[in-house]
Amino acid sequence: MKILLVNPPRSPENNILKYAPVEARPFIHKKLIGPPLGLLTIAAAVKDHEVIFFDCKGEYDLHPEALPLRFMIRELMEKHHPHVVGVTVITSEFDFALEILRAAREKDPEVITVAGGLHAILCPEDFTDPSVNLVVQGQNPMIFREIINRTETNQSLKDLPGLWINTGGKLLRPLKNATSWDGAGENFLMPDRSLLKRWISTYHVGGNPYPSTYVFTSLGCPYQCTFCSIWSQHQGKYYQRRIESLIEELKTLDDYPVVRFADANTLVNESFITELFDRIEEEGIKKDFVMDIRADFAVHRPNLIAKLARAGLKVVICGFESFRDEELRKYNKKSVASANQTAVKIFEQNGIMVRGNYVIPSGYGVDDFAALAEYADRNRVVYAGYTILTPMPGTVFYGQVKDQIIDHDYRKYNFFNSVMQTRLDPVEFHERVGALWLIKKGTDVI
Ligand code: B12
Ligand code: SF4
Repeated sequence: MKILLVNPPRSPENNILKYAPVEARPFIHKKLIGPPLGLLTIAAAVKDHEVIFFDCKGEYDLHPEALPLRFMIRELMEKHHPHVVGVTVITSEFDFALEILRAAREKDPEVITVAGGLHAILCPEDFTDPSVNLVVQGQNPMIFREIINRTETNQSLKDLPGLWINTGGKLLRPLKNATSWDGAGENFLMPDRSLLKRWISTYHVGGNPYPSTYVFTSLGCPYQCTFCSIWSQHQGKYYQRRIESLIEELKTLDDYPVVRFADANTLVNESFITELFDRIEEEGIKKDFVMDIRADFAVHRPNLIAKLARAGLKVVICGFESFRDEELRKYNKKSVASANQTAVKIFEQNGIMVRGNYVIPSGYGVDDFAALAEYADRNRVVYAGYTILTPMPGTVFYGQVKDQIIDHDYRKYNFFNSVMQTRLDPVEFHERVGALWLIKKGTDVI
């Protein structure tokens, strides 16, 4: 079977950037780069078939003037004539995923279209558009493999666990839920980055001249912050990679001097990470590592942070979320604001650059902005991000505030737009969030 796997483009909606003061704009995130690891895992599951892989994000970075999405997909359909087209979907890219599948079906009404990924797992009921044939609600890439194999041999798909079937806009629920899948441990599939060669020159972080790639050492998260999609996606489970499998993967990454761990939280299990970095040193693997570390973890393990710094940890991304303990409690963050300050000191003592991220609730007024600005100024980090607390569908927070949501345009669900009523005038709100991006130590951007 011929399978076309497409990574949708990014949503351009960014009201923080749009309304930010001009001098803050250079520091505001415009795009994140990186390999779509989920789609690469799907490709690995069907590697005995003919797979055509297409990264629209990379393509538009490579050629900003490339054809509009619909025509880009038509061209791919004409060139490859796939039997199946698959897309990976996060909330803000939902509309583009549909556009891809519509264009594919317009070109070939017989093609089978499949949606998967985070949004398909958390909100499968959203996929009523007739252009979507199948929706995979589950982590297990073998469901996709089974779709391909059964389609090839004309067998029914009805009893496939986790598979929603769309018949002319009516969604049939799966007869069985997908079984849990240890995609990090025994069921791990090695992503084949050679599928991304065309776009490698676009995978750069900030001003770094070398390409970077993502590697995950775990899936899921043992914490349950109310606004976060990640633990819901994995039903609260946390799966850890095998050390030797990680070493094997790292050894294939000669093209990528910068390795960004894609984990929700890289440091959860101290003995695992100690052993991993012992092996990295033993193998002489030299990389600049970037990872997400919780402040409270760093506070309790300063020696481990020092060890990681010696082994190449250069940048830490730390979800500060708030400067107020009562907000952190509300988010179920299970940490306190003072831990952020202590952690920053530990990272900086070890020569690690910190990117701290605050989330701004839509209800912030002038006094709240002033208090946050004053705090962030006193506790500057090299890079700082200030995004908007967003009720991502499928999260606890979404359930808490769904009646207050005023904007249901999914393209805006990327943390850069308020989708809830703001206390301030919406333009002033986004402008004030934008102005916060100036409060940091460095002049660089990541
Ligand atoms: C790597 C990553 C990226 C990469 C690659 C994503 C891509 N598709 O291009 C990049 C850097 C481009 C990216 C960008 C963004 N991301 Co991102 N990203 C991640 C990250 C860190 C890891 C995802 C991952 O690789 N997981 C491992 C793989 C194996 O899992 P998976 O993708 O879920 O895939 C499995 C299944 O879902 C399924 N599957 C996936 N695709 C498909 C397709 C088919 C056909 C099938 C059948 C199955 C299937 O099978 C896979 C194997 O089990 C997560 C956070 C996290 N730790 O999970 C955030 C995350 C997914 N990102 C998120 C967001 C919001 C964004 C941005 C919008 C952020 C922003 N503000 O700009 C941007 C979008 C573009 C932009 N503005 O630049 C959110 C999504 C929330 C939501 N509800 O939508 C997350 C959860 C982070 C968070 N803090 O909440 N991201
Ligand atoms: S915000 Fe971070 S710590 Fe909290 S649940 Fe999500 S990934 Fe885990």
